[in-house]
Amino acid sequence: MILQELHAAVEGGDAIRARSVTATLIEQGGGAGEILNGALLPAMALVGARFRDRDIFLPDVLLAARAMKASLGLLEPLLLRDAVPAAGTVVIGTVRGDLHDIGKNLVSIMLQGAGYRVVDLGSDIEADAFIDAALHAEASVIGMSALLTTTMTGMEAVIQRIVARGLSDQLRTIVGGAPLSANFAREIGADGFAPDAVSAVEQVRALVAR
Ligand code: B1M
Repeated sequence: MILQELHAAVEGGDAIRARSVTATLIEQGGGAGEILNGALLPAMALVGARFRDRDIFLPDVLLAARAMKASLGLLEPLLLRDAVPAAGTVVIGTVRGDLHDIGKNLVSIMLQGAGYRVVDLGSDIEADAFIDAALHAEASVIGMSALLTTTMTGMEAVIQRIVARGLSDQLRTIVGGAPLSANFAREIGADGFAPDAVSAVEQVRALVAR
């Protein structure tokens, strides 16, 4: 019942309500996975579908995203609770021209929860900035997110720059985001692809072990 309340708060773009319902859910012993899968992700998917169908408008989407972020802020400690000492370092960001960061933030939190040190560059990141940050942090994996079909090509640009700078043996790449597919990832030469935050952790684990 209360999960439905959180779903409604995110769908309606009510950040204050989303935060207070999330706090109550946590108090009642609700797990992060249950809250994510039972309310936040389905609510956001519905908002996306309604936006696509022109049933709601951009400001509504923005408010829903803000409400989801408010809830995620409280979930973060739960997702990090089982963290173990750093299993490796990952540099992550959303590619150039793309401001969508909710999915990337989720991947970042899940990676930290799995024990990785994460350097989160934010969104709208240039190709060389990913690489420079990875070298600076001594990271072995670069994670890239894109939500727009027009910005997906930015991922290939990063991979090409890794090759051009002679760093292919040193840096692995993983890509994700709603418009991507495993085929696309293969075509652009990415080392890994994950359709969601949970499989992103599995992919990174495999890449670090290589
Ligand atoms: Co925008 N938007 N948006 N948007 N937005 C989409 C993506 C869109 C599909 C909506 C639609 O038309 N139905 C559409 C893209 C169409 C296309 O390119 N094919 C779209 C558009 C067109 C736009 C604008 C161009 C709108 C405009 O201005 N006319 C504009 C672009 C701005 C820009 O980036 N330059 C825009 C703006 C915005 C807001 C700012 C309003 C807001 C973003 C707020 C923010 O992120 N801070 C927003 C939102 C919220 C959405 C939708 C509704 C939701 C995205 C989201 O956060 N999903 C989205 C519609 C939709 O996807 N249903 C839409 C929840 C999130 C948890 O899922 O990001 O897929 P997702 O992440 C998943 C997986 O993909 C994966 O794991 C995550 C968790 O499981 N994953 C990875 C993601 N990154 C990964 C990286 C990995 C591995 C896995 O490895 C590193």
